Amino acid sequence: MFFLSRVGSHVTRDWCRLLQKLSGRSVNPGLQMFGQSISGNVDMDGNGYADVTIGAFMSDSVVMLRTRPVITVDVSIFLPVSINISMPQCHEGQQNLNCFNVTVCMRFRGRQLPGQISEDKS
Ligand SMILES: [Ca+2]
Repeated sequence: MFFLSRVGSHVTRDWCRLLQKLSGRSVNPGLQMFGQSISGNVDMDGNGYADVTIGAFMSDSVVMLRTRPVITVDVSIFLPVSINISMPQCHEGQQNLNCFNVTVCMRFRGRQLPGQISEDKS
């Protein structure tokens, strides 16, 4: 299975970009004819995102790939207009340091966002 993303509006050699390659062996080494049938555009687990089911008919198996929520994060960073470096306000041990406040604002957008967001390390 190849998951592609359309890059441009014209059909050329570089029209699609490979996003992910999924082999039946990576799902289950015993799968045969994985990808012979595909069904999608149905939200099987009710999380608001369409899922994909892929058949492996020689193994009498179907694999369901659940789509995780897609979250867009808009980040704004606000720094002070100026910093007075002649008057350090912070100390680390005996050393005087300049310090200032930074405000970071994040806006999360997406459909049916979970109540808690954690880092995806995959
Ligand atoms: Ca889903």
